[in-house]
Amino acid sequence: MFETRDLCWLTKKVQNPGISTWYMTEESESPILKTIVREMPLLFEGISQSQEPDASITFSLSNKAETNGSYLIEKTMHGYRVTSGSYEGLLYGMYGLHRLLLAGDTTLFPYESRPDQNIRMVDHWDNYDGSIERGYAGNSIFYHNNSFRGDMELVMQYSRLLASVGINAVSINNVNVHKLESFFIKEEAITEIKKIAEIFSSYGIKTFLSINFAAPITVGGLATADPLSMEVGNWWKEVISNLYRIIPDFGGLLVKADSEGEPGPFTYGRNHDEGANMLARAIKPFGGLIIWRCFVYDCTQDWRDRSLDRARAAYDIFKDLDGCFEENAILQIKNGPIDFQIREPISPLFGALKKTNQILEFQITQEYTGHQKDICYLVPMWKEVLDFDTRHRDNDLVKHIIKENSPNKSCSGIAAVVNVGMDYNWTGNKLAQANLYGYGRLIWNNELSSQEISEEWTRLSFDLNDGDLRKVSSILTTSRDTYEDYTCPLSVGFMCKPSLHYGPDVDGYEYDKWGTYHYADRDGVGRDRTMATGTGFTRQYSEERCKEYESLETCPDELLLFFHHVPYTHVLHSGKTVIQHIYDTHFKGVEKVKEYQAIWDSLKEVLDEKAYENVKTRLIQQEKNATDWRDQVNTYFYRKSGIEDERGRRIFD
Ligand code: BDP
Repeated sequence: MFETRDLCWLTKKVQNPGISTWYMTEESESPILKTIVREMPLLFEGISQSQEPDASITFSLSNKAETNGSYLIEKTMHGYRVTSGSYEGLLYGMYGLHRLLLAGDTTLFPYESRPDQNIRMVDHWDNYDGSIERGYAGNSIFYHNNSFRGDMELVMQYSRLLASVGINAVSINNVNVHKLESFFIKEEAITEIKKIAEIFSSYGIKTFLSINFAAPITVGGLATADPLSMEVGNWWKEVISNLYRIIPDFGGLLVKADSEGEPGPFTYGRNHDEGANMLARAIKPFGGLIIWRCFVYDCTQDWRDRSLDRARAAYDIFKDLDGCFEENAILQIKNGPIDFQIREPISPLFGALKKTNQILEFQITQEYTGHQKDICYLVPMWKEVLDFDTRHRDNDLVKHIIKENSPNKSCSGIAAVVNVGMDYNWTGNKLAQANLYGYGRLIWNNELSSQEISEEWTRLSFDLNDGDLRKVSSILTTSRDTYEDYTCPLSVGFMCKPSLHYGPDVDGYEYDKWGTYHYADRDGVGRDRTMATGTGFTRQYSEERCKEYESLETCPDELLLFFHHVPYTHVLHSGKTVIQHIYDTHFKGVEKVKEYQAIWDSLKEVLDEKAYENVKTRLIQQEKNATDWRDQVNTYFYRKSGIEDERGRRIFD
């Protein structure tokens, strides 16, 4: 039976008999205006388009030459007026009005909204065979069985979700570009991609493709992919001009090079600016962008030589290239120096790169954070990153740096690996929708709080009274801490099952080649990354942050084991020993999950059955997962240290 998909936070229509007509001052063939025509009756019950300016809602283009999507909503005699300097802004204004009216707070008008970040992107790690690298909500919405799925209705539904939270860019294939996907730059595929891109574009979203750096060889049949070879440069120019001939408003290319087996400029003794700039120059005449990832490291180096440190890699490679990139090239930097762990310090490239366009990269898909089985609302983590002060200058917050340190402000922003798939509710776990929603809302307005966003999402997604709404929101807002509690203590990281990245395997990566070691032995635990005795990673931060992390006196508890190797009896700022902290948090994590179950059960009567059952089933899995983590981590450290839990709890419960 065909199952209609969840409309997520766009499920509810505004029910207001006073709002019956809408009017558009512009007459244009713009696809975005056509989108507004189609969307209005989906968002406002019983509304129809009018030819008269005295309609309940009017949209008008102002003559402010703004292209970033800002908009203004004012109350008028007849209802509301949405104005913007761009069509995109009118679209965002429409969704904004829908959201505000559903929230029922009319004191907010006039309401002016401008995005804090320019590029607001989601990245798909979807493969042509339909699988998704690190996908936890079913198969790809774009591909099936090495062909384009061709379900344009689905792409449209997805575009609505993205545009409604302000996303304006999407990359549609995996950054690991396998053989079949490397042919996406050929005409046959581009014609298919064009169909997808047209829909996205009618929602103000630019389409990007990930490419394989060795494509000149594998696709073009050349003998080399050397970025300084004239032949290679010309080959890319031709590929790109063909792309733009078919998709004139194509966004650009995303590149993962010299990382985890992907080819790159290093193969030819060239540097990353040489690789990125060659492509940037080829795409510049068409107004396109090259987004170049900084997730570059030799995945076996720490294994070969344990004095080396994977955390240092991005900075070591890119810091000296600051200022060397073309104006349409952008570096995409993961939030932490390693890889999307539940707790990491900030990437030291933020603040250190002062003359380079930059995009901060988050992960919405819950690779290391519970696979969308466990609840883990990630907005609190993202907020910490955005609000982090690098102390390179006064008040040098990451959320400002992204734009300020980018010479070309329009080439800066935030991207994230997205969490959607073919599951009827898009994200597997209904509550994981809050991460997609929250990501969009937060990167548009960096000042929103985690709680505001979670309450907003809950209000748009369920029909609950205030008390019940706060219950759902309380699960969300505490869930990141809970996941951290029962998994990795004090930012130690990577105690998960290798490759899978779900569930515990305390030594799973310890003797493996990937360079993510916790160094637990009978005396202590943690990676020494200090300058004094360790890998010297702390040196990559500003002077002030470096001092803070270098010293045990000042290093924040939650980052302790990322920077230091300490005895189990080391006393934290919290007053607890490391070992006791490990025991306590792991017991607490499981208790919190049981609390979530009780809260969720108490909502059975007021939630729709499907959503209720969806989360209930996952909470059962989460409890099992949390218990496994608790038992394995606690037993492991008990056996290593030989130190009893001071509260006398048995490690296995
Ligand atoms: C890691 C994932 C891997 C990705 C890689 C990346 O495990 O699947 O290919 O990141 O970001 O987190 O390129």
